[in-house]
Amino acid sequence: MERVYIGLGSNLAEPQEQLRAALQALQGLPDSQLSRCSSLYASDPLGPPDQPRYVNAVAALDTRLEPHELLDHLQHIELEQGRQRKAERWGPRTLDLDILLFGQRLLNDERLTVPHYHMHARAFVLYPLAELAPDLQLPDGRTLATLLSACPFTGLERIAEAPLLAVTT
Ligand code: A4P
Ligand code: MG
Repeated sequence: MERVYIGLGSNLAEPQEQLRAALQALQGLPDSQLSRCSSLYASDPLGPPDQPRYVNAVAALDTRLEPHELLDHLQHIELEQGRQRKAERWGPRTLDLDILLFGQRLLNDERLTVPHYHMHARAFVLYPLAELAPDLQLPDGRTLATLLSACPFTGLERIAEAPLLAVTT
């Protein structure tokens, strides 16, 4: 099993419910075990400012899937939850699932860049991630603590406890 961290984000159609539904879908992934989810955070939109605030969280998943197989599943879940891909960059969405880290792998092809290309500067990624893995080190050797020290807790608000994950057998 490899440990994967997935960033969840939504700012349309009941974002908290979108995240809960996404977690349920993640629990159903084959060859995988959803381990934990962070608290939920409200965050100011990065990108066009004329869109609602986001709800963000990070989940830890242990998986035997290969990265592209996991991406296929995540994009399927996004579509199931009404995601429409529009031309506008960083526009509003019902659900966004990003692979932040996949073990210590470095990936860079036309479909996948891992670690996620902008995670190191996003408060709405780093603070929830720190709840799950405060001692984390990125493949390039940088520690999460170092990244956090350069990333102020601004535009961010913790709004709910970690969603309870149903026990699976
Ligand atoms: N892709 C490449 N690497 C990855 C990866 N590590 N994980 C490719 C997932 N996908 C990855 O993604 C576009 C393509 O990225 C995919 O087809 C996949 O092959 P997308 O989900 O269709 O489009 P996007 O999400 O709009 O693009 P992008 O550039 O990935 O945006 P981000 O970085 O996901 O940012 N503000 C707040 N407060 N909170 C947010 O969560 N999210 C975004 C989207 C903007 N502003 C936000 C938030
Ligand atoms: Mg995305």
